[in-house]
Amino acid sequence: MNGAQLLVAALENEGVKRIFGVPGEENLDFLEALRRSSIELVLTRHEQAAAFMAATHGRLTGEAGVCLTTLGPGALNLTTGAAYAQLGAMPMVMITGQKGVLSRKQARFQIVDIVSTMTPLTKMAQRIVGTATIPSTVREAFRIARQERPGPVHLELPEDVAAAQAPEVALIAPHLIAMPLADPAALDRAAQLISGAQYPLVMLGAAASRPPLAGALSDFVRRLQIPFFNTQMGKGSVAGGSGLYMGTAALSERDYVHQAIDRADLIICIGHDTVEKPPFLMGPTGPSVLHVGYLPANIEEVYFPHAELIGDIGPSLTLLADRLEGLLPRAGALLPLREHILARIGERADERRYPLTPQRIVHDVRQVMPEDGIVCLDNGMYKIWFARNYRTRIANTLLLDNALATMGAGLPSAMMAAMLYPARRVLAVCGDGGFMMSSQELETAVRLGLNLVVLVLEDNAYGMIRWKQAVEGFADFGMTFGNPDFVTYAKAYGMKGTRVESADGLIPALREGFAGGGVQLVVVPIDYSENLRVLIEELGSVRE
Ligand SMILES: Cc1ncc(C[n+]2csc(CCOP(=O)(O)OP(=O)(O)O)c2C)c(N)n1
Ligand SMILES: [Mg+2]
Repeated sequence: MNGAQLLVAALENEGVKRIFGVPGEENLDFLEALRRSSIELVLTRHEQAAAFMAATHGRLTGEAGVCLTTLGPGALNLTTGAAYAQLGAMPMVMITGQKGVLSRKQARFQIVDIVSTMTPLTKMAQRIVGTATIPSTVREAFRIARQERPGPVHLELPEDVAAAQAPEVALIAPHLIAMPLADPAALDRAAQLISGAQYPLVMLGAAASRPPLAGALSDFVRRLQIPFFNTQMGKGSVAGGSGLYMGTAALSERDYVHQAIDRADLIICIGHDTVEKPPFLMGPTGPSVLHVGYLPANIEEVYFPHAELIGDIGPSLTLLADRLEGLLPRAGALLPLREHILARIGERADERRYPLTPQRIVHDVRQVMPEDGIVCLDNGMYKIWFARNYRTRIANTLLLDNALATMGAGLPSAMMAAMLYPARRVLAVCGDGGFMMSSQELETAVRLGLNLVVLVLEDNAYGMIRWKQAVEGFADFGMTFGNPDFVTYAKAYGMKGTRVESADGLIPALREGFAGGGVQLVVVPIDYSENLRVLIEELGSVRE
């Protein structure tokens, strides 16, 4: 057995089923070991997409996704994916090759210090310097990637270590680790705070979307009957139509949902992660904030909770509900605002304008997606509209990145979702800018035989930045571009492409796309004049 074979055996020991990536010559021993293993190699057309897919595997399953690249240029292409997983708290293990460490037959050719490059982008970045430590290093890497707060880990395997004879070293079996629960005294204090609130409100943040949490969170909300809103990445974490949903905070202030936030005297922030664009801004006055988290809150200018309940979130919330159920006469005090807030958000959703308004697109997508269908967003202006307007009833059915907020991740994340859940409808929603940053992966999606519809929103511009430019009073400059004919482009990949030609054309195009199976592209022109009208003119005056 050589080092590469031992590494692959250690990955199998961690339950790894697939590795995403683009190997290079320094990975050839590893590749050969992979060929003889139970692990599938999923080749992508760019390393960045491999990292986005591996990270999304971690996000959706809680188990680290794994990606593989060569040294130097290939490894550097992982950096955005590493940051995506680091900011988004997604467990991922990245394996990169390197020239031999004991001799330098190619001098410095292609050598970049990747461990140093990855250090600020990961929870751990380490070179494997000998075969004997491979089992313990791999076990440690997966433990760290998975453990709260989850994130990426980088392991570098030099080619001479990969080829070196490995001693008989036993692998280390993974085992479940239960997290500690919140302390009883902290639970009592939290219960007291909530009992005393006149206008309590629950906020569900990014960590509320961790895969195993949905049941306990939904029970907590159902038992206490306190209305809730969510951050963009906390969307969908309460199951079912509870009647308590007050909206999603896609802006930091002045959106309709802030009418409830501004009235609240206590906000119970469950799983808030300050990597997200702030859902509301704390200041010298305003509501008390109780932070419920796996880990203590990060203190920021705009987030400094007054009390904290730290421990495994699900069971700790159950203990909290045990103390409070049926004892909160003021639980629903903010509920009367709900109807108005949701009605304002839902306005103009069936308008028949062409090009389509963002509201209409969100509305039509919701019509076509079943409750368990998964919508994966890239980053652009439409993300705000989907976050505000798209209603979710099942956890992780609207995947968006409000942490690194990188363009280019929408399609790969949808591909990962389609691989993990072949029986569910999966839709990637991308702007014409972001789509073209990873559109080469259409070939990967077609080759893998995925069922997936890709919706491209066409405004011939980096619309989000163009909007900000307008809002801040700058001249309209430099943000427009031309596009390929997306229907022909789809055909070139052997896929079907459809252009939406009328306001009522989106729903049938999406339905046909899903019915037809395989990978399909639908392109729809979008009218962003609503950005200014709603997000600035209307919401700018919402408080007056
Ligand atoms: C990799 C990357 N580059 C640049 C940005 C800055 N940025 C955010 S949104 C955006 C424009 C997105 O354009 P498009 O994908 O067409 O979506 P639109 O806003 O037009 O709907 C840009 C350039 C980013 N977030 N990520
Ligand atoms: Mg665009």
